[in-house]
Amino acid sequence: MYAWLNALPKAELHLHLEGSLEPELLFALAERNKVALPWADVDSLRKAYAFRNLQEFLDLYYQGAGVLRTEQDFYDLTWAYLQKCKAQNVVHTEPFFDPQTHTERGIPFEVALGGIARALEDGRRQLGISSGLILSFLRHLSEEEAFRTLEQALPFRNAFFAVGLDSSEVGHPPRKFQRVFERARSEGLLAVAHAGEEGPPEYIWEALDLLKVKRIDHGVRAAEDPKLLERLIDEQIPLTVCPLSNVKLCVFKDMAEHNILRLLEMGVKVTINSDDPAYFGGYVTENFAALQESLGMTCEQAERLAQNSLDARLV
Ligand code: ES4
Ligand code: ZN
Repeated sequence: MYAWLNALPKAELHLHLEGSLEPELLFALAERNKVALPWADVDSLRKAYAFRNLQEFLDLYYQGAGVLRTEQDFYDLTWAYLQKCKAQNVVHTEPFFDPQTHTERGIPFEVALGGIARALEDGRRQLGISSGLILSFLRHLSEEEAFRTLEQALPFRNAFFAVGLDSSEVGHPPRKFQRVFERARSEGLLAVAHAGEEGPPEYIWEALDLLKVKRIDHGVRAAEDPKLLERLIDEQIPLTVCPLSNVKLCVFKDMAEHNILRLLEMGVKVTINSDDPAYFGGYVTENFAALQESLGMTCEQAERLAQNSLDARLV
């Protein structure tokens, strides 16, 4: 079954490049850049990957990203992810890039973007993987900082097709970024946003009505709001669901409780994605396999989920 799931042609629509930084590469880059790490070795770092909520994960994720310093580092990170895509028949990917994770610690915007864009181009040419990059704002930072990030990005307007919103959700509702998203849309950028991961269904309504998003990232808490479900189904608004992430961050107590197949059967356009695969225990195929093992996902459901991911592409 794993091999069959792996061979299905898939698109990945919810992937943080910084979250694909495997411990081995993290240690290699720390060595290359002479960055001191608080973990003795790869194994003790992996042992630290036990989270009770989103914030505990984010604290480690931002710390891990600290080893990324040069254009080549960002290339190597992105290239390693694209090799995984190739191995798992992910034929198209729309990753997020969080510039503020790097500019906040003095890495120039164009250093990070340069390495990522060069790897994505090599991925198109050498691996045949199509892609588009999403510029994502850190929602725990201010509106003003998001505006500044957008201004930094506009000289490289063609490197992105959309803006996104991620990081600590609760207390940072989509409405905080309404004006930034308006500006981004006026430049012809599309919009997506994380909503309804830990945050309430109201945040999903705001993402749709105020940010005018084309997809909802996560969105699993939509299940609590029948009117919202009706809208998602009527308008076929895709949800980029990340099952292993949800279990690792305790959004669901275990995979047997996950609601993705219930949403699928109700007619919601759900897709399967890996979010931060280096931290959450696997890439896209592992996410499919987990649903098969814990929820008895059928081959027909897997095919529908894979087809949904191809249909929900924005580029
Ligand atoms: C994230 Cl799982 C998740 N949620 C929100 N923001 C994020 N950034 C990286 N992974
Ligand atoms: Zn995410």
